[in-house]
Amino acid sequence: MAGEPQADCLFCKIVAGEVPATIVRETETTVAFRDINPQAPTHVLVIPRAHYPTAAALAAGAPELAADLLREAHEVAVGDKVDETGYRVVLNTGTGAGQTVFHVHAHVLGGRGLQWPPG
Ligand code: IU
Repeated sequence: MAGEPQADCLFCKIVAGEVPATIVRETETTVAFRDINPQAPTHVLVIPRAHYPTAAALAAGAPELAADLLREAHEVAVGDKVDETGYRVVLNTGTGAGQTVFHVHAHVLGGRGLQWPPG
């Protein structure tokens, strides 16, 4: 069923507390934790507790959760004090765009100058 935990999903295991992560914020519907391979001084992943593989699946299946993700991305930026200097929210969608973990996650990147277009 849509949103149910998946046994083979690393991020579902982080939500369940079965895999350690440096958690920075939690809400009833989301968890935010520091990326293990940070690409900027602030690099936090915001995920829904519920399992949706991609941003497209989340938007289609639980649009209110997609809104939670964006709201939490901003709260992470505020918490890391990068909201005023600027930050980027990235949702890699599909392998061609660099998505490697198929539990939707918003990257929150900040704390350094960010180039456009991204690579
Ligand atoms: P992507 O958009 O699917 O490529 O992002 C996956 C991210 O998950 C990537 O930045 C990894 O460094 C990060 N990550 C993590 O934080 N902890 C893990 O155990 C694994 C990946 I595997």
